[in-house]
Amino acid sequence: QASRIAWWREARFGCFIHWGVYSVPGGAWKGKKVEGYAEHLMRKEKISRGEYAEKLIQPFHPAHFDATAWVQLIKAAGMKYLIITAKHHDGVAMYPTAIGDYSIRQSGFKTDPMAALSAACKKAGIRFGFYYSHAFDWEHPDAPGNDWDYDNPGGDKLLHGGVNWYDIHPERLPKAVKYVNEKAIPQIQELLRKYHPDILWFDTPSKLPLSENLRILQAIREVDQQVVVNGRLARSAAISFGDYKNTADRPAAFYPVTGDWEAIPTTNESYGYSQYDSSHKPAAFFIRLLAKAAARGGNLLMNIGPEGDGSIDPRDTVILHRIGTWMQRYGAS
Ligand code: JFZ
Repeated sequence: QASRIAWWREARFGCFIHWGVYSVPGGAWKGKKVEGYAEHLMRKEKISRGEYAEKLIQPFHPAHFDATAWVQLIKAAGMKYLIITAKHHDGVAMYPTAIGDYSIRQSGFKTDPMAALSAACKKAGIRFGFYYSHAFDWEHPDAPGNDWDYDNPGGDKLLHGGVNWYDIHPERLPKAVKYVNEKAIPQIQELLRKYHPDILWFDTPSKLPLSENLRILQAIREVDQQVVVNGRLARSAAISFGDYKNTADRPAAFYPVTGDWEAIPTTNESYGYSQYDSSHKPAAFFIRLLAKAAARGGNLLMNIGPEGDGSIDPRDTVILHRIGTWMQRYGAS
């Protein structure tokens, strides 16, 4: 464990990227603004699996996607690792998966963006990995939280999809286990075998019982003993079973914690691209946050939301450029 996390401890600063077919509407649906995280569009608008595929997956064609340009931009900002959404809660694999049909393969887009980014990172000396939504999967009929009643990312409802649903409704557990066996574990192992990521980043562990989360961890370690795994894969009240912890309060804030930890602020208030959210914080905010995190032994994983056509949101580019300028003057390397 000590050896696999060594690079991550040195890294200090990484780029989180939320990019999916939801980035195309960018927080709008049928001409109306949708509140909240732009990447939660499918749940918020209760879009069916079929309509989501027809309106968003099939037309997906990010003509401006340029893996080398993305990686150069983040490298110039002084970032040492990149974590991108291979599959977010909408269930869409952003790579041509062999497991199921819910992937960008449906779009006919010729490039595998995950392969392109992995190669560009390797070339640039940037560590690379995936966000994978192991619990939520809104396209899969058996995944937890698909009753559309989940309306809080913290998930505090005593409903199917809420906290401890598996204790309140144990008869529903076999369904979730089926989803984990059919989709989550096979896709995670596929990502490991196909792209050899340096890091895997998981989220919303309370949507599955600890036993399922640990089964996923075991499936990861069967294939790869070196990949770093974040603490949101599996946790109980006090223990994180991953290699490090993520701060759990508001996305842009954090408090000091002991051990290996990482904060995940996003440039505005949405992780996925939102055409409406211009609440971007200035570069100075992130520079201070980075210094503060480093002084307290933590990493900063700053999130950006590229647009659906593959271009980087200019509001993010400005922040990255300004951080890069500061890094050149005052950064360690
Ligand atoms: C989750 C996702 O639902 C969201 O779309 C994004 O991917 C983000 C990084 O993670 O949202 C959360 C999860 C946990 C907290 C806040 C937002 N939290 O603990 O404060």
